[in-house]
Amino acid sequence: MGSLEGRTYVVMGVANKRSIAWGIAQSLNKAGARLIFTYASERFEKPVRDLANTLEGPESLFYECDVTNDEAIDQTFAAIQNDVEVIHGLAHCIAFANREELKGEYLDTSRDGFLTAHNISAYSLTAVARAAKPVMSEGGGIVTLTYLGGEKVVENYNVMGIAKASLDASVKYLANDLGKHKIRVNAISAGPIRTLSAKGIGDFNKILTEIEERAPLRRAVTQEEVGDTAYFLMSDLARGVTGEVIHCDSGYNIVG
Ligand code: NDP
Ligand code: KAL
Repeated sequence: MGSLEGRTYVVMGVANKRSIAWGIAQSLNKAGARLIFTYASERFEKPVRDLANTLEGPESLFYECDVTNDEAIDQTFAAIQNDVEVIHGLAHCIAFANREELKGEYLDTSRDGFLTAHNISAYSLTAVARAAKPVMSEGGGIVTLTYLGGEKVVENYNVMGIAKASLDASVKYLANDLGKHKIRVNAISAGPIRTLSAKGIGDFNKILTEIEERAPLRRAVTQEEVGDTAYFLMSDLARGVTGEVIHCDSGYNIVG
């Protein structure tokens, strides 16, 4: 039990080798899974293909999918169904907020900025789950990525915290709707990891230092550790787990 040989998984949100999605892809690949990568626009096709080509095992497939576009989502999953017939899981590793909304006070968030963050970071999970449902005809696991800032106030996370709270609630409602189709839906709350999204964000070093000093494990987590948590959640080992948020954060969330 635990091996993913003969199974196919969609990984959404690889930007580069530092992406959490890439950590997930590597863990699933090690377990023998075939992978399908989606990227936001043509611009990212080559870097994603180049990375995926470093993997051994079953050949990967690639599709463009901007999650703000319902037609693109429907077309992507129709093409996936046409090409592979069945998928056994999906990793949604996508979030975005306008940079100017990720500093100062949450109070100053604009209507547009609020809607953008929620559209890309929260609603997209529901849109993608709905499109993936017919392709997950044998059941399986959907996993998304969340952050502590959706549970508690974290400086500068601002509108993204509200979007993550919405994402966390979406996980529960989707788990309830999709359980009867043997589809489980869970989230991983990852500790801070230096990725492209985190780049250029002031205070990231301060946040990491705080983790190193106060988290029970006294160190930050890695993409590989989050990848292995996703592997667990998408494998049969987690067959009784749905609607859950698992913290892969060196235990930081339990410290008061
Ligand atoms: P990355 O920057 O590596 O990944 C973010 C991804 O979001 C990119 O691949 C980007 O695609 C994708 N994306 C943005 N807009 C769209 C869109 N409209 N359609 C499709 N894809 C889109 O950062 P991370 O790996 O850090 O982020 C992955 C997830 O992990 C996010 O949900 C993030 O909130 C979460 N997370 C991250 C933590 C961290 O410390 N890094 C901690 C906790 C959670 P593209 O490059 O093609 O634009
Ligand atoms: C408290 C933390 C410090 C950072 C504050 C906010 C972080 C928000 C994450 C959000 C996903 C970042 C962005 O949307 C960045 C975006 O405005 C500009 N970047 C881009 O467009 C790049 C090129 C693309 C690839 O990025 C995206 N996202 O598309 C939170 C830290 C400690 C933990 C983090 C980083 C959490 C998280 O959710 O990512």
